[in-house]
Amino acid sequence: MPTLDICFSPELLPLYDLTGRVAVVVDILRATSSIVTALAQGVAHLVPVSEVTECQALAADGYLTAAERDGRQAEGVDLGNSPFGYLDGAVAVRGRAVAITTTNGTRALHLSQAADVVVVGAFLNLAAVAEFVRRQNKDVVIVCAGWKGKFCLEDTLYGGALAARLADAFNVTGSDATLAALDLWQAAEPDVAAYLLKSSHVRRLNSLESHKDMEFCVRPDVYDVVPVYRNGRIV
Ligand code: 3SL
Repeated sequence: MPTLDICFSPELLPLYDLTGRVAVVVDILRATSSIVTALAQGVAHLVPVSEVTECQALAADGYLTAAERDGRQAEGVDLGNSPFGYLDGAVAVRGRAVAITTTNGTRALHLSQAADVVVVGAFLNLAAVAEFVRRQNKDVVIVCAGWKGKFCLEDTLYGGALAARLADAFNVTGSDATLAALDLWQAAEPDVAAYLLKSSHVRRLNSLESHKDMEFCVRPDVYDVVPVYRNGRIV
C-alpha cells in the first residue's frame, strides 16, 4: 500500500525524499485556491515566479500578472491573490496565461519540483485531487506552504481532509504528521470556516477585509480541475 505523508512547511522539505512520489502542494489561503479557480475559469496556464519584478516583466510576453506580498496586491500588476480576481469579471482571464508570485505558495511549488508529479491542491478541488492521486498509485507527500516557513492550520487541515479521503487506499498511519493532521481535521469538521477563525492567517486576511476569501477557499469539491506543475508551467 502506498504511503501518504505530510510536510508541514517548505523549510522541512530537505527531510523528505520526493523522488518517485506525488507532491500535493497546498496553500489554502490563498495561492493554490486561486490557481485552481484560475484554471477552472479558463486560464490557459500559470507560470509561478519568485519575484514581483519577474512577474511584471512577463507582461511584455502577453501574460496577465498576479502578485501578492504580505496579503496585498503588489504594485503594477493586474491581479492580486484573491480567487475572486478570476471570478468577478474585472479582468478578462479566459484563455490568458498568468504569471503569478505569492509569499509562500509559489515558493512551495518551486521547492517541490523533485517529485515525480506536482499537483496543486485546495479544498475547492479536494475530490478531484483525491481521485487523481489514487490513480497514480505512488507514495504521496502533501507539501504545506505554511506562512514564511512556519506551520499553519489551514494547510494542515487540508492535509487531514485529503488523508481522510484516501485512508482506504493509502497508509495514513505511518507518520505522526499525518496522524496529527487527521486529528486536527476531525476537530475542525464540519464547520471548517468557524474553526479557522482562530488561525493567524484568517486574522491577517480579516484585517485586510478578505473574509469572503476564506469562506470561499474552504468550500470542498467546487471544481474538478487538477492543476499539474510541470516544466515551469501549471496546466
Ligand atoms: O503566501 C501565499 O502564497 C499567499 O497565499 C498569502 S495570501 O493569502 O495572499 O496572504
